[in-house]
Formats: sequence, structure tokens, C-alpha cells
Amino acid sequence: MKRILVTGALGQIGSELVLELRKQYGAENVVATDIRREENEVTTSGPFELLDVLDGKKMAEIANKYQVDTMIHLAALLSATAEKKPLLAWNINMGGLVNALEVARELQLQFFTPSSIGAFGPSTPKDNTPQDTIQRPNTMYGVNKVAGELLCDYYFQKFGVDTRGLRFPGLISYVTPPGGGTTDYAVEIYYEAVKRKKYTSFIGQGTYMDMMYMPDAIQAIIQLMEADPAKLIHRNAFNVTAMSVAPEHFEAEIKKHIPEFILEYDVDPVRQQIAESWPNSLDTTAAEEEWGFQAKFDLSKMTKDMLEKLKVKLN
Ligand code: AKB
Repeated sequence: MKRILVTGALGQIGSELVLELRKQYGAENVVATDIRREENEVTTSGPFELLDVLDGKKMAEIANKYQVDTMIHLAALLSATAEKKPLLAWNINMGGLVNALEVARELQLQFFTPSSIGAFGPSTPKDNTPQDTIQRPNTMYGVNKVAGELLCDYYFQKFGVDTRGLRFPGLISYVTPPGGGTTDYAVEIYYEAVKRKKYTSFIGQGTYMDMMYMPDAIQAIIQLMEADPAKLIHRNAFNVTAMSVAPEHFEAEIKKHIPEFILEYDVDPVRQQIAESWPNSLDTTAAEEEWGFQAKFDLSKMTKDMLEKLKVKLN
């Protein structure tokens, strides 16, 4: 039986992951933490503590208080925000991570933190991007993600901390919207399709990026954490994806359900440049072979589910 501490629990991934972990491991065994408090299922269905991840002492106190054996560290700034506030991003993304790793080292916790397609850069091979390849990102977020992958490997090799990670693509969900990411357009497009039958994309036509539906991302985290360590050749972090898509592919798929839907473009140069520095599509062979990764949702299945769920949520 696991006892898990989650940071950034009210964010896009955390708000769904915490509820699934509570289902699988018992509500009292999943301690949600975040820098703010909100009245919702994450804060009311099990233990919740206020935590600024820059406060390493409080993080250790909470881990000790609940006697956790696993840490899932999600608190971070996303790519577009990090580009606007690079020093803040360095402090939160790296400072939070090293605090979390230190707690994991002291208490010998199993450890997960997400990496991203942002860990790749303009000199990375763009199509079918290999698991092991050039990583020279030119964004602050990317610098944080590569440094984070290396730091997690270091804590594994040097201190024996059982660190594991996934390079997430854009994550699409109807529950909690993301904030400050480059792939956020792929979530906004569904909300606006249901609300106004119209969306103006800040990412240009023909710009491919990897995406994945949140249920697949949650399943991948749990599966990787449960994976037999003897089978893991890689650790930080595995390429995972479910689809390689550009804005016009969402448009065509949404039109099958909402024929009047209109997609327009007003490209944001900052986020467009970030998107162009990222891969078009990732090779996920290592994740498939080492721990059985398999996404269930393709674009058409995800679109059907997103639109059905959002129609209920927004009406
Ligand atoms: C972002 O766009 O910053 C994130 C990511 C791909 O890491 N969604």
C-alpha cells in the first residue's frame, strides 16, 4: 500500500491525478498540497495541506507527519509563463524540484515529476523524436526540464532515490484548464467550440505538436510508478504521446460534431516560436517496451469525449 504526497495538487494534472490515486490507494493515503486552497473534491475528499514548494522545511514536515513513501511533484510554471518570467520560473521549477528531491532522499521516497516535450529544442530531430537524442532547448522552461531530468537521474545514481518521469506532450482535459502553456490552445479550442462555435488559435496552421488526453496521462503516471524497476533502462524521463496534431486537425474533428464551427488564426509570436522549437512527433518505443505504455485515446475518440463532457459542464 502506498502513501503519496502530491505537490501542485490543484493544477491541471493534480486535480485529476489525486482523485484517481485516492480511488486506487484509499483517500487517507493521498495527501494533496498546493500553495492555495480551493473548496473542491481535491481539498475535501482526503488530506489537504497548504504548501509553497520553496519551503523545503514545511515539505519535509508534511511528508513526516503523514509518513508518506511516495512523492509526486507537480508544482511548476509552464512554458509561456516561464518565457515571460524566466527568473521566477528558474526559482520555482528548479528550487521546488531540488526541495522535493531532498525530502525524497532523506525519507527514501519513491519519486515522480513530469518532464515535457519542452525538454527538446530546435536541434533535436523533429519527427519520431528518439528517446535518447539531442536536448538543447532554447526556452527557460526547456532548460528547467532538461536540468530536472538530469537532477532526477543524479539523485537515482548518487543516492538511490527511485526517481521516474514522463516527457508529457500537451495534455487535454475538460476538468481543470492548464495555464501559461504553449499547447493550451488545444484545450481552449474545445471550450470555445462548445461555448461560441468559434475559436481564434494563437498557434499557426500546420504547426504539429504531440498531445495526449488526460485519462491516458493519469494512467501512464500510475503505470510507470508501479513498473518493475528491474525492467527500467531509462528513468528520467520517458517519451509518451497519443497523437501528433496541428490546429486544423482539431478543426476537422470538431466539425464532425459541430458543423458550424469556425477556426481562425491570430498567431502569438512568442508561443509560436516555442512550438516550432518542439518536436512534431515523439517515438514512444522505450515506454512501450520498458513498462507497457499504451494510449487509449486518439484524436477522434478524445474529441467525442471532450465535447460530450464539456456540453454537460458548460450548459
Ligand atoms: C506547455 O505547453 O508548456 C506544457 C508542456 C507541453 O509541457 N503543456
